[in-house]
Amino acid sequence: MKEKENNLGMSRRDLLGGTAKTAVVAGVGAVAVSGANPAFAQGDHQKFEMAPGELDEYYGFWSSGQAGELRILGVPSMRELMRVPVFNRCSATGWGQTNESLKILTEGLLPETKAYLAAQGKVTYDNGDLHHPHMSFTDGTYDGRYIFANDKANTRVARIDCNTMKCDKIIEIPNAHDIHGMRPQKYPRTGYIFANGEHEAPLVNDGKILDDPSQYSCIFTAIDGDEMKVAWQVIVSGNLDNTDADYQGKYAFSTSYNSEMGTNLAEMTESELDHVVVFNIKAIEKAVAAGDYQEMKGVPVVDGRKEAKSQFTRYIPIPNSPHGCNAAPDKKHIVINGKLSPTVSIIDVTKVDALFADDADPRSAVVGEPQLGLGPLHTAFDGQGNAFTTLFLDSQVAKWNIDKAIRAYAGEEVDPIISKVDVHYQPGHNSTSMGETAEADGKWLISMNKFSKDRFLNVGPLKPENEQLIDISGDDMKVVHDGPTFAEPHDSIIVHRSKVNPAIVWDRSDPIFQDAIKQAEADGVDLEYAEDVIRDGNKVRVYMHSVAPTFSLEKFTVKQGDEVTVYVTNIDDIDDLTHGFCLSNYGVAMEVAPQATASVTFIAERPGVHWFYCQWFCHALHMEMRGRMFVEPRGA
Ligand code: RUQ
Ligand code: CUA
Repeated sequence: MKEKENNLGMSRRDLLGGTAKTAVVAGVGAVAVSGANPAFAQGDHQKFEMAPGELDEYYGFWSSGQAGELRILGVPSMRELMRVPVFNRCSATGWGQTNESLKILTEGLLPETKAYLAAQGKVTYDNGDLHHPHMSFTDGTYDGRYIFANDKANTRVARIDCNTMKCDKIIEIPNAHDIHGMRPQKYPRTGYIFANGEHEAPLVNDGKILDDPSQYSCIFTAIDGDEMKVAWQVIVSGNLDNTDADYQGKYAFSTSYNSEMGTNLAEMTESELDHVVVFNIKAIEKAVAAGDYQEMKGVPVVDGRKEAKSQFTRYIPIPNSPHGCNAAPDKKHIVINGKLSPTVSIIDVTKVDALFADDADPRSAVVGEPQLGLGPLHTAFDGQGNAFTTLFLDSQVAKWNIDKAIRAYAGEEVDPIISKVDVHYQPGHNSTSMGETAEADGKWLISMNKFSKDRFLNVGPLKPENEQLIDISGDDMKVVHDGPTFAEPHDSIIVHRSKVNPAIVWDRSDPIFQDAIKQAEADGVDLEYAEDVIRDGNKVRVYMHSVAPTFSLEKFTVKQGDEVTVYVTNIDDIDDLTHGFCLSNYGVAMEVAPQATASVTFIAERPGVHWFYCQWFCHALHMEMRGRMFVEPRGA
């Protein structure tokens, strides 16, 4: 097949020249990269195209990286089904503007963060960096209750309620800096959310210590996922990168690059070995229960640094700068991805107890270390003993067999690599259908690629990224679909649809409305029949309900300078009948889904006639669904 040329007359192979160079520098043979996709033949592979009206077999929960939201896709069609605002501000839904969302966005912030934000004239952050969405587990598999996600940018962890597919809690993690790796406890249930503070800083970061990295440290956090409160923290040596939990409920594992604790690239990559930190959950819980900890910002903190030689942690030496950390569905192995090393390291969790003996060899739990290619970042699994590792520099995914890798490490002459497939280009995370659970089913693999280069129409200097759907049901991997995607489809999980059963309309008892219900009761208003304007000094509460295609109030009057809160309750209770409330030239807009109440507060500083209208298409007479706010000028 001829290589496609771009408009510079360069082939894709030339563009990827850097890859080969890096390979040579690293002293490892580069695998030839062919630009062309092998033609797809359905053959023994499975169906991936969905006819109009057909439903997908899987929900995909996607992060959006620096866009700050969660996205829901159908797999295998790769159709985007929904966007769930979390750490971002959303124009369509009013997330970040409604009182309901502001409560969630502000209630978990630390006092010093609130003070910092107040100095900026803000009550919450407008940005976030949502890296890792993961569902809650019961007994080693997804239970459909919640999705948890981290914010690397502003050190937060959020929870999305899978019943409504809305974020219902966000907490800021004290003492830590920049939450990166985050995973739920798999067994017996979630339970804990384990969260890695990536960047090291002085433990009390109040400015007394500045340029003295010897006094910096990183913090590992266990959050109670039911309460969304920090349960305990551990001080560690080195940076923390990614994390995962075992299937025994005993240990969590975090990769750590920069064991040198350097502050620039040269220092950070100096030594040949970094480490994986093993957290002994029972030992930490015991110390916390016994009061054997220091309290910092209201949280129990134990010292798990290398030099503390405690029972809380162990440090397993791993080749330079490991990145991804992935528990296999065999419930026995954890795969550590080498990044700067062409290897992955396999840890046998049944050998971890022995690491806590005094004279233990810290590498004795490593049972395999296959060399896969350049830049292994993340690994996913098929449930049949095979693993799929992204190779960032090779722009490939390698399929390999865990058992063979272990046998090769023990000296047997066997090649663990089964096949490789080209992806386009530079894959980071990957995920397989149900692959991070004990129910991994080996059907689909998503490769989330950081670059798309010439694969799509040019849209200017900022290019989309590229995610590719790979059929892994046969021996060879087949790329069956690729699609551009906006910043940044960092990570994803693929959940069988039998695990998820969202509501059709809101339940009026949902905690999110309870403040509005309480306020309405105090004002003697029944939200579902509301058409009331309550004045309380210079505060005005406007209550209305909506039934397609009308608001119960076609006009209301306030005075210039009043603090106005508008409550809209959508009493339509059928499938897909969302209304909105948009107040023109007031910068106010929100979504009100069936049976929901939403509210928004603003200062009526602009006198005159201002139309409010429904901005979610709801009816043939949607355009007519509008009313007027009269603002009487000051002194009138
Ligand atoms: S880490 S590309 Cu933020 Cu998910 Cu590996
Ligand atoms: Cu109601 Cu559009």
